[in-house]
Amino acid sequence: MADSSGIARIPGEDGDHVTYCRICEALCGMVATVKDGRITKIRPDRDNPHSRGHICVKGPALADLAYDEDRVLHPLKRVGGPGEFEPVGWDEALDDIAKRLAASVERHGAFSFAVNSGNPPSMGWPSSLASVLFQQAMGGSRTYTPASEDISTPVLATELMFGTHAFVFPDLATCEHLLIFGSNPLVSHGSLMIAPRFKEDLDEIAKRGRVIVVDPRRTETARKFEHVSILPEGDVWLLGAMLQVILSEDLQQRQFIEQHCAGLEGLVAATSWITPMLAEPRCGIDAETIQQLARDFASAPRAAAMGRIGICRGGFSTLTNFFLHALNVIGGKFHTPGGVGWGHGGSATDEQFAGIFPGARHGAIPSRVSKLPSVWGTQPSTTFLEEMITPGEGQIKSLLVVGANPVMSMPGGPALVEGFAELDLMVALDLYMTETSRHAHYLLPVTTALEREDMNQFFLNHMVRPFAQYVPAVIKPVGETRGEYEILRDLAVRMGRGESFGNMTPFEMADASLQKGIEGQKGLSLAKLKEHPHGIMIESGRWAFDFKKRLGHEDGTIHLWCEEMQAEVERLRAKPARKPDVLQLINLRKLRSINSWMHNVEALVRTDAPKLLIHPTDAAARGLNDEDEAKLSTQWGSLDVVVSLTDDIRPGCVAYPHGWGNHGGWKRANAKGGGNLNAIVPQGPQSAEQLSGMSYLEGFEVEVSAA
Ligand SMILES: Nc1nc2c(c(=O)[nH]1)N[C@H]1C(S)=C(S)[C@@H](COP(=O)(O)OP(=O)(O)OC[C@H]3O[C@@H](n4cnc5c(=O)[nH]c(N)nc54)[C@H](O)[C@@H]3O)O[C@H]1N2
Ligand SMILES: Nc1nc2c(c(=O)[nH]1)N[C@H]1C(S)=C(S)[C@@H](COP(=O)(O)OP(=O)(O)OC[C@H]3O[C@@H](n4cnc5c(=O)[nH]c(N)nc54)[C@H](O)[C@@H]3O)O[C@H]1N2
Ligand code: SF4
Ligand SMILES: [Mo]
Repeated sequence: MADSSGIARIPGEDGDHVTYCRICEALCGMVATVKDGRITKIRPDRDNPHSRGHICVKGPALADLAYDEDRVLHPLKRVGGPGEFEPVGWDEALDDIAKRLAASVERHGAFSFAVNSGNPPSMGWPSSLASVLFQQAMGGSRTYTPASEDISTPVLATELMFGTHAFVFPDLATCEHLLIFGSNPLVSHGSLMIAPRFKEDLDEIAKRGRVIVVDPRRTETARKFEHVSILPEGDVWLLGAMLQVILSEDLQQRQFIEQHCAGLEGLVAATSWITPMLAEPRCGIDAETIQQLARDFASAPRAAAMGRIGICRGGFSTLTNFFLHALNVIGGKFHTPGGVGWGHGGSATDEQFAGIFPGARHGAIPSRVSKLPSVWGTQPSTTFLEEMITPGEGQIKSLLVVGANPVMSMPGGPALVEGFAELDLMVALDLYMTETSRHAHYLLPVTTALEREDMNQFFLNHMVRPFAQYVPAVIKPVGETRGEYEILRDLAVRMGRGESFGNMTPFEMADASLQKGIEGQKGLSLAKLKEHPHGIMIESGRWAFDFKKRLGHEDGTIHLWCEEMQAEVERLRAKPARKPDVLQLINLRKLRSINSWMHNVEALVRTDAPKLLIHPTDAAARGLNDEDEAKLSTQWGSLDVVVSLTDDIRPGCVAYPHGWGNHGGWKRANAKGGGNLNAIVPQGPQSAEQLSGMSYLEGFEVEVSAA
C-alpha cells in the first residue's frame, strides 16, 4: 500500500516506487510500477529535482535484467570444467568458501588473496563498501579494479598537482566557454562528474558562449557543438602548446599563481619548446587554431577545460591530464564560478578531502613481479595475469571477483583464464555466468539495483548540482539472490573475521558521515532524506569553502611542476614522430550498451551491433566497402569485424567498442557477435604507462584488411 504521498515504499508492494538508475553515473531518477510483486513498467521520475524527468534507453532495461531468463538465481558450485556448475544452498556454499579461503590464506599469506571489483557495484553504496570491507577483513591489500583502464591517470595527475584525490570538474551551471577533451557526454552521460541533464547544460553553455569538443571523431557531442578534430594521443601536444602560448604571451593569471602555486618555472621550461608549429603535425591541428584556442580560453571569463577517458589511456596520459589541470590553474579557471574545482562536499569535511590514505598514495603497493606502481590503491590490470602465474611468495592464490568481467574489460583479458586455472579458489559475485565468472569455483548470485535499498552517498562530492537521495528496494530479491554487502559480511563472519564490517549498517555509516559533513552541520541526515523520497537538492556552496584547506601538499600550494612530470616531458621529447599511413584505434561507447554487460537485453541490442568505424579513404585503400567483413589486427592477435564507413572519423583512425564478442551464459549477448577488443589491445606490464600503470588502450596501431 502506498503512503499518503502516493509512493509505495515496501519492497514488492503494489504501486509506484520511487528509485534511481545505477547503470551509469548520471543516477537518473525513475519510477517503477509494481504489480503482484513484479515490476511492470519503469518511467522517468519527473519529480526528481536533479534529473527532472531524464532517463535514457538503458534505465527501463533494469527491469529486463531483473527478469532475464539467463540470470543466475541460485548459488552455483563448479563441478567440472569452466561453466559446469550445480546449484548449492547458501550455507553450504559459504561454509565451503570460508574453509577453503582460510586454508589458502593460512598457507600462502594475506597478500596471496586478491579482489577484483568492477564498475557496477561501485554505483551503489552498500555494494561499493562490501569488497573494500572484505579486503580489510582478509588483511590483504591487492585490489584490481577498472581504474587502470579508466581513471588512474587523472587520479595521479590530481595527486601530483593538488596532493589530493578529490575530482576536479567543471561548473557546467555557469560556465560560458567549455573545452571538452576526449569525452562524449551525449552518449556516456558524463563521468567523474554528475550532471544527468548534461546535454541541456551544454546547450545552455553554448547559448551563453561556446562548447568546443576536441576528439578524433565527430561524435554525437561534437556534431552538436564546435568540433576540433585531433589525432589520437595528440592532446599532450595541443595542451602543451596552449600552455606555451599562454605563458609566452603573458596571458596567465599572475596573482593567483603567485599566491597559491609553486613550480611555475618548471612548467614554463617544460612547455617552452612545444610551440604551436611543433605541435601542429603531432596533434593534427594547425598552429593558428592552437593559438586561437589558447587565447580564447585565457580571455574568456568563465571558462573551463575538462577531459575524460579519451585523454586518459594514450601513451602520455598522466602528463596530458597534468597539462589539463595546469591550463585551468594558470588560466585562472580553478575554484571560480564557471571554471573547474572540487565538489561542494556534502558528505565530507575539508580534512577528509585533503587526506590521502597511505595505501592510496602513488606506488604504495607496487606489483610483486614487475614492480608497476599502484594508483589509488589499485593494481595495474596489465600485471594481473603474471601475478597469478608467477610462482613465489605473494603469488595470487585466491581471488574474489565482485561485479567485474576482466576477461572482457582488461587488456589481454582472454589470457587471464590461464591464471584462474592456477588458483586455489575463485569466487565470483555476479548476475550472470559471464566470460569471467564461468571460471569461478563458486558463482554467487546478486541482486540488481532495483532489489536493494541505496543512497547516492559516494557521489555527493562530484555533482555539478549537489543532490542527495535515499531509496528503498523496489522489489524483493528475485530467486535466492542476495546483496554483495550481505554476502561478504556473512562470509567474513563465518571466517571469524567480521570485525571490519563493524556494528553499523552501511546506512548508519552514511548517516554519521552525512551529519558530520558540511551539509550535516546544516541539518542533512538520513532521516531527512527519508522524508523526501525524490531526493533533496543541496544548497550549492561550491565556491563557498576555502580550497586551500583541501590542498594536500605539505607546503600548502598547488604544484605546477614535479620530478615525475619532468621525466615524462623528457620521454615525450624523445618520442619518435608518428609514422605516416598508420591506422590508430580509438574506443567507442554506444548509447544502447554499457561496457560488457547489457548485451543480453533484447530491447537494447535488437538494433545495435558492434562495427568498426573507418574513413572512406582508409577503407578504399584496403578495398573495403560499407558493411564488409574485415580483419582487425595488432601484434597481439586479430578479430573479425564488420566495417562501417563514415567521414565522422578522422583518416588514419578507426573506432571500435569494447565489451563485445560475448561467450558466457548469456545467450542473446553471445548471438550478437563482434569481437573482444581486449584480446588484441597492447597487453602485459611493458605495454602500460610505467609511471601510472595505465593500460595503453587509445591510439595504438592496428591493421585492417579485407577478410
Ligand atoms: N552508453 C554508455 N554510457 C557509458 C558507458 C557505456 O559503456 N555506454 N560507460 C560508462 C563508463 S564506465 C565510463 S568510464 C564513461 C566514460 O565517459 P566518456 O569519457 O565520455 O566516454 P566516451 O564516450 O568513450 O568518450 C571518449 C571520447 O574520447 C575520444 N577519444 C579517443 N581517443 C582520443 C584522443 O586521443 N584524444 C581525444 N581528445 N579524444 C579521444 C573518443 O572518440 C570518444 O568520443 O562512460 C560511462 N557511460
Ligand atoms: N578496450 C577497452 N577496455 C575497457 C574500456 C574501454 O573503453 N576500452 N573501458 C574500461 C572502463 S571505463 C570500465 S569502467 C571497465 C568495466 O570493467 P568491469 O567492471 O570489469 O566490467 P563490466 O563490463 O562493467 O562488467 C561488470 C560485471 O558486473 C555484472 N553486474 C552488473 N550489475 C551488477 C551488480 O549490481 N552487482 C554485481 N556483483 N555484478 C553486477 C555484470 O553482469 C558484469 O559481469 O572496462 C574497461 N575496459
Ligand atoms: S543516463 Fe541512462 S543509464 Fe545512465 S543513469 Fe540515466 S537512465 Fe541510467
Ligand atoms: Mo568506466
